[in-house]
Amino acid sequence: MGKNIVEKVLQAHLKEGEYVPGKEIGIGIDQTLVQDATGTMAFLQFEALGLCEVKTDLSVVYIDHNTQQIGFENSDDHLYLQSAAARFGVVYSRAGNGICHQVHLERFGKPGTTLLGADSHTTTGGGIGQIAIGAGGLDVAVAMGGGAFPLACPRVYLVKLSGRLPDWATAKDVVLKMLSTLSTKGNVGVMLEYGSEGVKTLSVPQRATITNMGAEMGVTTSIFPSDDITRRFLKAQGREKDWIELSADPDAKYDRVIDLDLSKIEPMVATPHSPGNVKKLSELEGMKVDQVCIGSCTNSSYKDMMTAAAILKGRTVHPNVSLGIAPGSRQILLMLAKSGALSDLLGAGGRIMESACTFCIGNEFSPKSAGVSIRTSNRNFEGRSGTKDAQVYLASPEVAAVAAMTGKLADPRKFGMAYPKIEEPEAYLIDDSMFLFPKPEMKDTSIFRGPNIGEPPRSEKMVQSLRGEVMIKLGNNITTDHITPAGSRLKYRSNVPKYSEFVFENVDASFSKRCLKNKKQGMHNLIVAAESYGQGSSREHASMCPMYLGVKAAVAKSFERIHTANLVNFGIMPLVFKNPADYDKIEKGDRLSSDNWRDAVAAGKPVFLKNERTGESIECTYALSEALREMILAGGLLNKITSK
Ligand code: MIC
Ligand code: SF4
Repeated sequence: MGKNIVEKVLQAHLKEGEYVPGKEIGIGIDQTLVQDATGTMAFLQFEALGLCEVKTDLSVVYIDHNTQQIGFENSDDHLYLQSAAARFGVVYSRAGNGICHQVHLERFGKPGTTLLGADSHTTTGGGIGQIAIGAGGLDVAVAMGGGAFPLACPRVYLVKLSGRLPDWATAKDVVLKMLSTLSTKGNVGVMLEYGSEGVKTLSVPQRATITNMGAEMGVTTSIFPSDDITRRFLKAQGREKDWIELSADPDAKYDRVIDLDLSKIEPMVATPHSPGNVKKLSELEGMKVDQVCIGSCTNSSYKDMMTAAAILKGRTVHPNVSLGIAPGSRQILLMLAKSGALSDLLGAGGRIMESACTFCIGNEFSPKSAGVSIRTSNRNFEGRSGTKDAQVYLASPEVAAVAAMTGKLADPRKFGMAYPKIEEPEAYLIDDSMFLFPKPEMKDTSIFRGPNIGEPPRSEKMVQSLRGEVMIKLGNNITTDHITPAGSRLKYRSNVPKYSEFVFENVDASFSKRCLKNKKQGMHNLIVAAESYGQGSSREHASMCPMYLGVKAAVAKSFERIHTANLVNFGIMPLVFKNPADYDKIEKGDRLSSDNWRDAVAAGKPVFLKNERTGESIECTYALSEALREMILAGGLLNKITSK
């Protein structure tokens, strides 16, 4: 029987288990990436595992998230990462070189290989034909040391593309359309494979915009074939030798087929506060706009930036709008400068930010109170922009640029200009001088540690009996930004006790203090949530900090993939209500106990939580393999590995 692309790449990398859908497998990892907000912990854990050199074909650390450097913390972290990269054999991408996903696509992504990244949008690599997966830093540390990455053998959906995008309709609109079909939840264990005739009409950067936002659907990853278009892109990046052809067999099987006619795509917008709240732009025409931000790992390509520049050229930003532009890589920024397009952006009144995550993670450019911001990034979670009551809408660079000029959400098709047709360059500007490549003589580099850098915390072994208190009761779609806010708090990523003070800061600011008090008294803390708990980023701090605060279990109607893995890695039990209606039988402050939960987990049996207030017993399940259960019993991955 024929194979699809996912099967081909995964089977070629199979290290553990049998390739049977739903079964746990371990895959070999060719490349890894971390960034500075997840990287310090990943490297500290790499050290704690006793590892001393990377075993992958390529591992890179990118300085792109914490480039604000207000205070000493970020600069110290960067130096820690630079020295650790030199010592362990990792490529260091210096601040200013660009956003990890954009730069990795340009300079390192290889079709047919596997990439594991400590960032959820690592999936961007699917645009060049990689199986590219986001994971917690600890999983990436293990992969850097040569360990297999565990995952459930996926269900594969084919997205059958036909037709060609009309003018002003973009790759961003394609993925927003996909989000309106698949939503942000219920897709755990799925991989998307794009195929059919329409694929040939999309460039690699357009494909990468689509695979980037697969992360918002909660799919494990998305992948495109590697074809002549991929080859041309690699050639233009001076890397034609990295090309291989990758396509599905004609009789390949899929778990589901989704038909998408590109010629029917029109400008779309994701409305507050979820990338899944998708509407047609035409439904929102005329809405007043206060701010526009163009950039991020979703929409930073040469075409994106050149198109925005063409729309802005010779015009001035609307008086009521502030326009921020963050070209995603130094390569793109240099090309904008050389072509004169940077002058067009500046001439129109665009405020150029660094080639980094900047506005996307709330590090700068927070909108005014209750301000409406149109952004080309991928997440519009409440408060992520740094302004709690801001209304963030996600759209294409085309829609964003027109909004900046008109001061409102306007249909670009009615803007009165011909669509600027930007072709893929024959040759990109290649300048790798902002990478520091490791050399054998660097193995003795001594590692720099600033005062903000602490030891990675560990959990204790799973206790026999649970004596828990429900410290917070949450609703649906709680994101990792709710659990561990980014923005101004990002600088504490290397200092877990400090960062833990801000857990659920914007939901219930007393959470952290109450947890610590209980922990001191020997009580166990519990989190209760509804559907899709842990959406969004790969940040393992959303598990590591609760672990530090004495959280032993999260009980929810459902969990998202990366967060489940991170909970297990840090010894927190992800329990699922057998009967979702039992969610209503628990209140904040309830005491839930289980006399034998360790034995139950060891035996793979359901856990019964007795609610002391009502006397009722609540049955909970979990979908954890034996290996993962062992990890929980040991108190997390670090304990499990180092005890061996
Ligand atoms: C994000 O977009 O939320 C981040 C910041 O890139 C995160 C990683 C992090 O929290 O450091 C992600 O997507 O995984
Ligand atoms: Fe950076 Fe935003 Fe992309 Fe995350 S989503 S990597 S913060 S640009």
